[in-house]
Amino acid sequence: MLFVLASLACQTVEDAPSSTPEVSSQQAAVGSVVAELTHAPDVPAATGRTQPTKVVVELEVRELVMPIADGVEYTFWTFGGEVPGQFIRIREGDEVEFHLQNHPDSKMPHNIDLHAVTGPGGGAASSFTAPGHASQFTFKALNPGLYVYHCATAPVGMHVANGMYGLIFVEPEGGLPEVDHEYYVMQGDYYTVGKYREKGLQPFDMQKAIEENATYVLFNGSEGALLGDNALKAKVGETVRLYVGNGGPNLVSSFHVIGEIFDTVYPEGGNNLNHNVQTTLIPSGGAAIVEFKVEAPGTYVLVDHSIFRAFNKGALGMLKVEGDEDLVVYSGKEVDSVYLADKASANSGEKAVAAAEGLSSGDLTPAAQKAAGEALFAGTCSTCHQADGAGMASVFPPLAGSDYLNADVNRAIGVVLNGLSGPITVNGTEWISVMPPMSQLNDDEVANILTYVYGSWGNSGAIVTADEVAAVRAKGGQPAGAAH
Ligand code: HEC
Ligand SMILES: [Cu+2]
Repeated sequence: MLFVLASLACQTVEDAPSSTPEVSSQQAAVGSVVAELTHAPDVPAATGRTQPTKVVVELEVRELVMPIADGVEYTFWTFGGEVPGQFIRIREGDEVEFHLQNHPDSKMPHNIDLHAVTGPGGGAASSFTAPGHASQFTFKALNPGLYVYHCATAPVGMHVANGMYGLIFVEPEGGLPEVDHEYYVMQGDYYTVGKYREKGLQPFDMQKAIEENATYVLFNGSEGALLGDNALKAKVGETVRLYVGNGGPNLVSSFHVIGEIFDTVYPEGGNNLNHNVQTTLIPSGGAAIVEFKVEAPGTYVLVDHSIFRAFNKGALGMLKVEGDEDLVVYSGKEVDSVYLADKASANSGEKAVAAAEGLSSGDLTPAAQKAAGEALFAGTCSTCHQADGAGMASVFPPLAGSDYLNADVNRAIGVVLNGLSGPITVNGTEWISVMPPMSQLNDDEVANILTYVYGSWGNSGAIVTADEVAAVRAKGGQPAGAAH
């Protein structure tokens, strides 16, 4: 299905045609329209209507196995086949005839609670739908604003954690001011039995969810949903409006765009505007609209500024802005390659291939292990040891041709897992410094990184397996080689 381009969504009410926009091939009853629903990051075009009308919404629940990260799959429960659920756009005063269908392949019953609904359960009580069934209810959109909708079937937390949420925007009378781009971004937290990026099909972990100990915190349902080729796009001088939701189930988002200042925020999706905002708080089960003009070209990074979530749980997205530099606004060199590291190239190249076919180092050929390790090295090690492994004089020792590295594989595994603090001698030079532990990497990742390091820059060519890493990890946290 073809989505309406975000650039079409800039129609203002003043110059909108008086007829209703064409929305769907489906036939609506006379005097009513069928709402056009979009998948993130697209947003339906402005309704362009100056009067309320009757709107028919058809939303289908599907339970689907989809990637949550490279080489990691998860059974998502979705509104419309993707996470977040399809974006619904209506107008204040509209009467909404809501149809919820639950696909026959589903295993669970589901329903919907729309925060835009005034009435018990926000529609939940009237929309409980068994697999292979459909429900219908009608509500009047009394209040304008940006609202979350979600499933409210028991166990509610589990349905939400599996991705059952989306946004419904009730346009105020007169609509919103025109902008060049509108995008849909929704955060969620995920709880898997395996660690962050542990390969394979990962089941939901109820205990972690109860403890609010998220394995992933993501925008738009998967790591990489807004990275690399999937980045949001704009040109210098254009205005961007983001409809940002937070499905939770647990975590509050400190939503921030690195390198931008929000000219306008509609906090909590309401109509009390705030201006010149760096970070806006988006509660679980809440939303905000943020607007800004992009003045300088480059890559702007969307994050949850609870920053470990961004760099260690996946809460990263990108907005790529093309155009001419304005040296008055910003003078300098772009640093996003090191900053974002492997995340900037998510979904591209050999790493994705290796991750997709292999799953764990035990299943990978050494070449595929090396390819997977290269991207991880860029993300984890190159900031210090440099992309060519040469290190940096008197600060970071070299990995290229390092006698210390090549002498002992198990010791090198220990260095990565437990960190290292000085003095050590590498190729005749003494280093007295500190390397932080990287125990957040799983066994496959450490094995792949070291296989890449050993296979590069004239090193020994040793192949490192996940089992070897597991054995060193089991021995515990004494920094290897630090005993002096
Ligand atoms: C924050 C900077 C930093 C990062 C990131 C980092 N290291 Fe290090 N690494 C160091 C420092 C500093 C030392 C020397 C520590 C000392 O003086 O005892 C070191 C030492 C080493 C050594 C032993 C010395 C040598 O040159 O052979 C190895 C092996 C190593 N690091 C591998 C890695 C790998 C693999 C990664 C990525 C998983 C990594 N490091 C990430 C800073 C870093
Ligand atoms: Cu559900």
